[in-house]
Amino acid sequence: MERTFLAIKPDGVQRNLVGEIIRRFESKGFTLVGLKMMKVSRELAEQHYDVHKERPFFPGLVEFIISSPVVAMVWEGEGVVAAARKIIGSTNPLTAEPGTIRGDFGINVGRNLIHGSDAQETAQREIKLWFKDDELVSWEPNLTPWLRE
Ligand code: DAT
Ligand code: MG
Repeated sequence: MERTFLAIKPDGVQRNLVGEIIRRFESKGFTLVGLKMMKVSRELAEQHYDVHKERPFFPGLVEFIISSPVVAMVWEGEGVVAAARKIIGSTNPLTAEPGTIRGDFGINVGRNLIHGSDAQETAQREIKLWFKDDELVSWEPNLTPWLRE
């Protein structure tokens, strides 16, 4: 089953949006298979954002991610990678659609509340980077027949 990596960034945690953000993925019908609150090391932040290391915003982005705790998660479900990106909204919260997390709660690209993997290969890489195998829980929700034909 498809999985994606999501992380509620320091602004989402500090603004008490952890419950609200998790609720959106739960209500949609996706399955939570990994969850931990953590202070991110500089090394992990740099590895996570490695594709952006030449960008001018990279140093500030790393400082932001390590500045305060984040909530790291793995969610499972059919099409979850692309669907989670839709639920999150586009990168700049100011222009993100209302109804998305970034569109509803943010105004600044450097404070866009949540990370979500952008493709299935990225998701696999990020899940491996952030979680040990034994931190992920495979389970079958009793709700499944009420969510899928
Ligand atoms: P996304 O998080 O939507 O996948 P991204 O991968 O292009 O966006 O960029 C990673 C993060 O870097 C993004 O969530 C916020 C930050 N960022 C991106 N573009 C930025 C910019 N022009 N100025 C400041 N921060 C930026
Ligand atoms: Mg990205």
